[in-house]
Amino acid sequence: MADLSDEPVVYISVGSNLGDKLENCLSGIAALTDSGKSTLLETSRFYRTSPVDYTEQDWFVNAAVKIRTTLAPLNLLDELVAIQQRRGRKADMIRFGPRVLDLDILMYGDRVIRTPRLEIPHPRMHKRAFVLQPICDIDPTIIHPALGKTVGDLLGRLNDDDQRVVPLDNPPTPLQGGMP
Ligand code: PH2
Ligand code: MG
Ligand code: MG
Repeated sequence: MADLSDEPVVYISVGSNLGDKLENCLSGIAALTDSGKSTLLETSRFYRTSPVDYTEQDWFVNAAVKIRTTLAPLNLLDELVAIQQRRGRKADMIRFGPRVLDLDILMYGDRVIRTPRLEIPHPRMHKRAFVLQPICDIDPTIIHPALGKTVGDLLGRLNDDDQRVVPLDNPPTPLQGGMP
């Protein structure tokens, strides 16, 4: 693996609520480094989370990862979409509905990008405990580049008891710290 220490740090959320949810998340994370263009730096704990936005669906497994990548934001997005499709993700029938694998760019360095195809930071991340809790596992002092607040702060202010975020009983410890 090339030295990527000068490349931007990117946070990605990982989720699944169809099939073997944990396995889908783990294989999605493993695929992130297949191209040789990204390195995995850290992985959060894994959580069972109650569905948000569209609630008539099964609970999710969610996590977040920290990577460095040589891919520009839109090229990274293309890669995430390709990984999702290879894991069997079909066109979404319902917005916010069930999915085999979801890989979303949360933050890309301190870039703020607002285009129809890609919004960074992720436009809903500050309202979602299933995103903020895993990022806080990695580092609660990360500053949201558009809101200027730490992710720890944002999680503390959420105050939404409906959003359940429960650590998995049997965490896949070998991935903690980003080592395969
Ligand atoms: N993803 C969604 C919609 N709702 N809820 C939870 N708990 N976890 C998710 O990853 C999730 C969701 C759309 O991507
Ligand atoms: Mg999503
Ligand atoms: Mg998505």
